[in-house]
Amino acid sequence: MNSTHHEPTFVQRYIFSLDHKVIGLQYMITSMIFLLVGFSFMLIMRWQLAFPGHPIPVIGHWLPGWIAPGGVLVPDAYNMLGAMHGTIMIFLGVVPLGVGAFGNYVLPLQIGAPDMAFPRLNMMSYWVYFMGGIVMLGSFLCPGGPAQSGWTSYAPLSVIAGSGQTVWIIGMIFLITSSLFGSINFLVTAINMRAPGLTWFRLPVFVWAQVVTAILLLIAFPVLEAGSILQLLDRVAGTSFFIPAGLIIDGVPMTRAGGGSVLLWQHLFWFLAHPEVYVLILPAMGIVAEILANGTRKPLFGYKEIVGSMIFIGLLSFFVWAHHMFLSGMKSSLAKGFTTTTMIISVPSVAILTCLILSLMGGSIRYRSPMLYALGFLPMFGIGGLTGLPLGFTVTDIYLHDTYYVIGHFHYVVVTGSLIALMGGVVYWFPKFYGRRMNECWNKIHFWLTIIFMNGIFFPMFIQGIAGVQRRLYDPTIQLHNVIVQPTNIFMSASALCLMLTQSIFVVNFFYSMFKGEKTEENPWQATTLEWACPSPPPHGNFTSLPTVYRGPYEYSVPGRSTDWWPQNASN
Ligand code: HEM
Ligand SMILES: [Cu+2]
Repeated sequence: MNSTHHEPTFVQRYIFSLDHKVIGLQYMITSMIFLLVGFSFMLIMRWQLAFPGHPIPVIGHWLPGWIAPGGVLVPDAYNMLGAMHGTIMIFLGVVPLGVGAFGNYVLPLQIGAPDMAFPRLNMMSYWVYFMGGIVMLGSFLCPGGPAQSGWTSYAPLSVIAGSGQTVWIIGMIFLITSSLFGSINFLVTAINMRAPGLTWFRLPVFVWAQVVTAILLLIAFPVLEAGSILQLLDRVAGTSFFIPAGLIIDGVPMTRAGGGSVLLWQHLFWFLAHPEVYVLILPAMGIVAEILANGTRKPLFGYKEIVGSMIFIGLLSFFVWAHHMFLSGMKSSLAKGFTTTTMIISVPSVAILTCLILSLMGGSIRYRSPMLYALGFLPMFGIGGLTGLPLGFTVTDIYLHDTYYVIGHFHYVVVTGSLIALMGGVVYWFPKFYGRRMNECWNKIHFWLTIIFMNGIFFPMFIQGIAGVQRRLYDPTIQLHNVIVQPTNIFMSASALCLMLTQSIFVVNFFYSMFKGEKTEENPWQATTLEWACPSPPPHGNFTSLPTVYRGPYEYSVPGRSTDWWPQNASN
């Protein structure tokens, strides 16, 4: 396969590599760093929420005066950290890890391809993403600091906010462009480069999840890119796409035409941002499906139902966006329609979760660490999904909108759901990445501590939300009804600090095992899919000889066979 291969220089091999595996690992390391950055911002906010107005210990006095004079966080800086936390965690952390890292590394291997269809475009997608991250962090150098209009950048606040908001928009344009490059590459690769015999319904669920995700990104992101450019024009060119007439800021009437619509921005933003939440969860579901099939030693329950549900979610995710806008002043007749579609979209999500849970039935489960993360995902995503239902109904959303109930709901989906699954994916494919495995004992300690502390942070959020605690509140104690639940803020912040400390176990185990971990053979988990049919780590071009596929992806425990796994490319 790699007769034309030549020795790349160091820069070609590790910096500007065209190899999907190297690009995948670049995405992995970079997105992990951004996750830690986004989490650190949150830890500062959590201190303020637990001990409003108290100097931040240890780092308080190191922070610049416009963020924390005397070590005490100021309200504007709280808004900035909140906006950047959300933006970084989603667009620089979880999505690049789930799609950029795992999609890039695993998809070509699972379809038996030597690389992505467009290696140069692939390299560009990483470096445009990287630039987007630098621009986003660079906004901290702007006079007045970074963006402070939430990750949703709602107008008119986002149009009148400081210059950091302009840099936020430019950063978003970089990140959106990078995702579009990636989506085109994933789709063309999955459609055109499958190994002989690898028909669509022999594809692993992971590949299906990446394909649906790429389609979502390709359709939804251009809308936000267009919206971002319009918002940029409102900020720098005096247009009024999102500025209504007669706006008065600090007692001074705005001198521009007006006639624009603030709701228009919300529609454009959520037309992307709701499919985006499926971009956050679908890759995680794909990873969990791979680990469960391997760990239960039996075919997945309802393979076709899972794939069908993913496609149905992909389709319907374009018809639910306005459930984020029930209180925006939008027409109530419109709200009825979106309530209906939102209830319908919960069906395929529950179907996928049910199939994954039923896959455990009758399995001879191997309790190795990847399996723990996959098992942890199931109830956590369950809580995340089910707590979304009251938010989809206008009657209950009127009460819960913009409270900590909402924060609890989506963090159960994206943190205890997606992040736990993504960590499981790192542990599961680590032997393929480096030919070594991460330390099993430390993985298990990390898993249990992580899931306990995550619940310590996010479960009390439901209690706070039902008690009426608003989100984006710098000092919750200024509202009397919040005082009664203030002790939960101390408990949640302590859990958040413990969660951060626990991640050091994962980070040390990851980098230590990269060089010193126990060496593994090509297929240490005795798995059936094609990525395990090439050396670990795979050479440039991946397969010494092009694989041919003879059966479905999860032929485990087939009666009459000597081993309980039957690889897709085994000719007999
Ligand atoms: C792992 C630890 C995390 C903790 C402790 C945490 C905590 C929080 C808290 C307390 C807020 C609400 C702040 C407020 O409204 O004042 C928040 C907001 C948010 N978080 Fe997280 N979060 C974590 C991870 C994540 C991840 C992984 C994602 C995304 C993938 C995420 C996305 C968001 C978003 C989008 C917001 C809303 C930001 C805004 O108001 O504009 N968080 N987070
Ligand atoms: Cu939504």
